[in-house]
Amino acid sequence: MEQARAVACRIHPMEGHAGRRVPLPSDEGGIAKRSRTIALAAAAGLALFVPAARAADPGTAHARIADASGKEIGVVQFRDTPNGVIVHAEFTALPPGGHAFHVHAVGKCEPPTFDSAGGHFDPENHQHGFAVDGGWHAGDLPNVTAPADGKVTIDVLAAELSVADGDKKMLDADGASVVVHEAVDDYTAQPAGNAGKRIACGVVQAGPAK
Ligand SMILES: [Cu+2]
Repeated sequence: MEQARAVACRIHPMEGHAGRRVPLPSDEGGIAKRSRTIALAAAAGLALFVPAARAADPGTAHARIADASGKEIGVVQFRDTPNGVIVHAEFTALPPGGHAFHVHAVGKCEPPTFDSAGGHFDPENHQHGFAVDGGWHAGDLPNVTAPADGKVTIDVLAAELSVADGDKKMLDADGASVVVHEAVDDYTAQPAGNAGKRIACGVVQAGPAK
């Protein structure tokens, strides 16, 4: 990286360029290296720093929900707030009737059983269910009920969930997924509210849905 060092040194007179700190010759370590990279980009006439889309939206995620045949039946969006995650779900082809709807612990959706999604997302080892002492799983969500045409949109606050911050983040090493069940969650039975089989699933992915 001798060449990089040389370029960085040459633009030292541009102290404060674009509001960023330019490394002094005595700088060492990670910050200095990063600054040199930025300086190089500037010297090459490139945009100063172009973070990936996910870095621009660190607290948003989405999941495209598909049934066992692979057909998309809805899209769920997640947004971090200081009070939990706002979950916005737009179903376009949900089978009519009531359904449990949870965030599960693993970001893997293998039809037709979707067992690959694991159990409920539960980083704090709680009991399942809003109606239970010691409840609820961070990934528990209220039931959703679809009319005959399968179109339903809901917003709900998941107060114990996080997209990208802290111990309750869905975007952890093994990710997370959204699972829709064939029946409703009774908010009581362990470990999953007696909600029947898994009928649709979507992997939680960083950033908003396109
Ligand atoms: Cu579930």
